[in-house]
Amino acid sequence: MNDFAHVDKLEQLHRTLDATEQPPEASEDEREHPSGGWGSAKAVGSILFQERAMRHVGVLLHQNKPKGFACVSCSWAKPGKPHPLEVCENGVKATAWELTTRRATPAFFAEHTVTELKTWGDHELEEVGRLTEPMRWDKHTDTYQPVSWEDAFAEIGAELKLMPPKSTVFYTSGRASLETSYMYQLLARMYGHNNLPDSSNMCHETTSTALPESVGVGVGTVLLEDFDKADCILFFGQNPGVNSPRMLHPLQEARKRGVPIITFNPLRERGLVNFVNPQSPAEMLGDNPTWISTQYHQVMPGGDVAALMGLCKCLLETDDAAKQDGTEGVLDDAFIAEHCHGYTEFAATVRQTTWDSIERESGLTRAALQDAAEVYAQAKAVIGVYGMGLTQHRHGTDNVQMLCNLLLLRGNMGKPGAGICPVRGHSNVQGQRTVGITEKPELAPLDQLAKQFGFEPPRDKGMATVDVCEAVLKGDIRAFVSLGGNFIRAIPETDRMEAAWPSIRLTVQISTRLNRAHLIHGDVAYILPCIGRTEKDIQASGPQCVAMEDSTGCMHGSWGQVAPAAPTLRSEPAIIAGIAKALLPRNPKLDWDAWVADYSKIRAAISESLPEIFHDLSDRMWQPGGFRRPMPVADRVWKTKTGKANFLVPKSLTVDPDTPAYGPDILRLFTVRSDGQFNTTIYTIEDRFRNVVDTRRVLLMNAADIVRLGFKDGDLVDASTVVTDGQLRRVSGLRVMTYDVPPGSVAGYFPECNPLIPLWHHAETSKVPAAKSIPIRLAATAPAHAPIH
Ligand SMILES: Nc1nc2c(c(=O)[nH]1)N[C@H]1C(S)=C(S)[C@@H](COP(=O)(O)OP(=O)(O)OC[C@H]3O[C@@H](n4cnc5c(=O)[nH]c(N)nc54)[C@H](O)[C@@H]3O)O[C@H]1N2
Ligand SMILES: Nc1nc2c(c(=O)[nH]1)N[C@H]1C(S)=C(S)[C@@H](COP(=O)(O)OP(=O)(O)OC[C@H]3O[C@@H](n4cnc5c(=O)[nH]c(N)nc54)[C@H](O)[C@@H]3O)O[C@H]1N2
Ligand SMILES: [Mo]
Repeated sequence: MNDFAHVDKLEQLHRTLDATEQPPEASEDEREHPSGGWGSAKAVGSILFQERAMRHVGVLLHQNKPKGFACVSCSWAKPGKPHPLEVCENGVKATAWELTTRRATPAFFAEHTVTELKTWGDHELEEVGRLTEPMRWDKHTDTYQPVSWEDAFAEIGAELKLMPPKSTVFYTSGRASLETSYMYQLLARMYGHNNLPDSSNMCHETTSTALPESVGVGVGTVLLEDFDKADCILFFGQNPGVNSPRMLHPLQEARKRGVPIITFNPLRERGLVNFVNPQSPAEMLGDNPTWISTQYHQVMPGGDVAALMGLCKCLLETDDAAKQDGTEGVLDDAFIAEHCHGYTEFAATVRQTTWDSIERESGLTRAALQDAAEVYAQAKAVIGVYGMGLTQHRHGTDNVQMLCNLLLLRGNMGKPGAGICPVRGHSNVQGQRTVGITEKPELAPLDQLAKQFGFEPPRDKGMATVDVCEAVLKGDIRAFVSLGGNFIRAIPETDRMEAAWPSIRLTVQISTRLNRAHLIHGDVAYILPCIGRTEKDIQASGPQCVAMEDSTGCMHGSWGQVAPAAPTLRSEPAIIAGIAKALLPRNPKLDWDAWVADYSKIRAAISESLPEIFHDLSDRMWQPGGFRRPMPVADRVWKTKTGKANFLVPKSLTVDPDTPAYGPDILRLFTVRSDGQFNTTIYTIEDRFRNVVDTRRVLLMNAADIVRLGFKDGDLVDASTVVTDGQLRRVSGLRVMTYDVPPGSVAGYFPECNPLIPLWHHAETSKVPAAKSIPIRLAATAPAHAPIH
């Protein structure tokens, strides 16, 4: 029974813990190398040098600023009053990557066959530089050869016309602007399909399926300013130091106000441990990093449903005890009574769940969970932040809904300083779903599109990422058009998918830099190079700007700043219009050329299609901090089937309903990103936060597991997936490295470990590949199979 007897002591600890005082368990390495700081400054300098982009350094002043450009890296909120440099180390890397002076010219392609390029690594391919001209694969020489834009469009249009539209796929990676995305979904629907998978199918699709059932919206409910009002922040499976570093500023401010930050993550991530603001001279010169997490719980990967169940159980037990004593409980009874549905059933499940099962599945002790619950119960406004650590699991939906349940217990929804905060990935991934990039017809404004453009949009469900992969394996896909991204490298089951891919007749990649998706191609294959968001986009009516939606549902404008990498490049809207004109019959209600000449006409069409969200888009997108999409949760209006916020009972506490139980020799692999990458783009091999230096082919393992399994640090091992579907999935030559992860778990890098993920191993409702709990077994690598690097 927990009566919060030592709450005072804890309270005192958290309120008085000066933000610069280190938590007791910090390792020597963590004390010496905070995130941010000089390491960050050095990394910024070296990427600009590596990409020979020093002459563009001034452009950084315009990043994430009014009248500047929206960063091409992550989608974190852009403040109304920006810092002098509203950028982070990884934002600079992404900008430098786009502004590189290196070029992948026709001469380069003439010198290297595709077969040869397939032997190159991800870093080497992208490092060739920006693509400059449209290219077509030539069967006889096995090289990409230049082709004119007009021929490329005509040939792509002619190919597509011969195919049943529903046998083709139009993929989008989350960087494309609102304007581009809107045109692209219209092109797909006018041609005749809803096969619009996007990167969010591998990412926050779990959010889009889980949150509407819980609270009635598919996106996060907090604004940046809520971080100033929160008095406790919970962090589940998101790594801000690497993946959304500008978020460290509000977190640092919160810590300075004494706000406790409680982290659940199997791996001690540097950015969640401590931070030196590289933009603060005082901090850079001093010796006082801000210690971010006040509690750090190294949950087993996949153990969050159990951990969250434990937190809820602590709250219920405390509340029961208080009410027995006639004192005030810790649940927000009034909120639950007025605003929630399903509490009784949920509470019964929580009470029935045993501490044994909670401790076993979460890998955390009851005492540790009580520590966290006590701090949570004291706070008046709490934000629950999460990322891929919750979404990329077989039970990802349960993970997200359990976090909602915990927040609902104390009314932490729809009030200032409180709510749920999924940290989205790509810079406009949220926005492109909002304007209709979705395989689910009910999420796109089809009736309105039909009226606006005088056509009959297809009404049947299209294919999302995993469906597309299954269809490719069956040989059912005729064409794959890709608006950005590196699909073949980002998806699971790499080996089988690469073998099946050439069954596709036509592949079209609209890209900025060379990647593996250009090399695993169809019989007829095109690379169409486009200008990036940092670059000036001049069209017939003059320079053009574009719009995006950030992680907090705010829309922003963005102006390109520098001359395009090559005069031969076209903008994404111009490329889509080129294909559309070659493919579709003329439509008096849609003048593609007029849209390309003046993007405000595309925005006007978006405003007309989705007036509630986007009315007056062209004007409002310049509002400082962006304009917010309507957010009913903020007014405690719940657009769910019950009309209330729903407590939802998870199906089980176990990680994987249908993979074999984790035995003594079976480890749980979770794949993560390094400081030196943006998804499949590998800027540098080094991961300076995790001290991984000369290879990404590593497995970060618990010291006791290494000994137990008969290995030693530095050994090379083969990892194979332990499932019973008869497929062999193996990655060879991974270097064992001792790391502070829970026994039984192991971390490896995405995308190197993707061949280990079975295609069917995805979240149950959202179909997001379960990249964070893959059952694997290790064996020593035979010397003949050791890789070169
Ligand atoms: N620099 C940089 N920025 C990026 C990206 C990039 O690659 N590089 N990618 C962008 C994209 S598309 C996305 S989606 C986001 C991704 O950003 P994140 O959501 O931060 O994604 P990951 O790094 O994959 O994993 C997040 C964290 O989850 C932890 N974790 C793993 N398994 C579990 C678990 O079972 N439970 C819990 N509680 N934690 C777990 C990992 O240790 C890791 O710290 O970042 C975006 N921003
Ligand atoms: N094992 C494992 N697998 C994962 C994940 C994981 O955590 N673990 N994460 C998943 C997630 S969250 C995501 S979002 C996906 C990422 O999947 P994708 O979004 O498909 O992949 P990216 O690596 O972001 O795509 C990089 C390429 O985009 C192109 N590009 C860059 N900028 C532009 C531009 O402005 N316009 C155009 N047209 N092209 C551009 C460049 O050619 C570059 O090579 O991967 C998923 N896969
Ligand atoms: Mo993502």
